[in-house]
Amino acid sequence: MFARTLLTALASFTLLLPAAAAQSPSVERAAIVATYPHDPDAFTQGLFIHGGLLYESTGQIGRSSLRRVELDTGDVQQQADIEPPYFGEGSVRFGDRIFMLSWVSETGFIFDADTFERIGTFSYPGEGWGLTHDGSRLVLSDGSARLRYLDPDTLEQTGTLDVTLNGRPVRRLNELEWVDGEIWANVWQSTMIVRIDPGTGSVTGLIDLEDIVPDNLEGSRDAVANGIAWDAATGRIYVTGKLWPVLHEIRISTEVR
Ligand SMILES: [Ca+2]
Repeated sequence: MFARTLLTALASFTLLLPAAAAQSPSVERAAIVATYPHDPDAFTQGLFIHGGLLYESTGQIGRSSLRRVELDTGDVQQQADIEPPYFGEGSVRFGDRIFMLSWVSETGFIFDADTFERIGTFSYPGEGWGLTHDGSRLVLSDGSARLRYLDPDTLEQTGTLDVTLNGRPVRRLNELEWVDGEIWANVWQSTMIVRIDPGTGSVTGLIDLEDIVPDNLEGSRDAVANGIAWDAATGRIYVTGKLWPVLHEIRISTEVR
């Protein structure tokens, strides 16, 4: 639906402004390299890799949690539950701490990355959706087209990044991942990942996950693609979705547009 809107915007831009077409971002497809089990009850809101292990944060009130997961088996090795009324959202590890957002409670949680002990909270205005970091700052999405930068020590906002595709704002930016110098973001209610240049906020490429959405979940309003994890040590990229029974390692394949 929204994917179509994005594509339509892209296509019409290309038709109307052929001179700029060469600079329009390409749309690529994701091909599956490997498939692993994923808890089909996990309403995935955050995903990242550290030390070869997968970390995931999940949403829904009363079912929200932070988990450390064995990639091959999908087994949850460690879990910290988030109590009502919080609705868990994105998460990221920075140093020896894990930060996790909640949706509308304007509250974030800080965990000891090893013990999963909750060692603090922080507050931020508005909604919390996705979280990643660029090596020195946390990057937060809130469902708008504007990403926020937070200082990982003070949790104060230190800047913003407006994300655009062909000059137009890209709203509904959701789960985030720093991938080799780019910020990747799921776009809520679409199968698209946008690749964002952190220097300009421009979308420089799109990856369509349509081919790898589990068959029985296609068209689901809840079970959307959400979750990108880049293993900097291996260069591997993993994606999953809310309530998906699988997690895929992917590679970016042929350009389709
Ligand atoms: Ca991520």
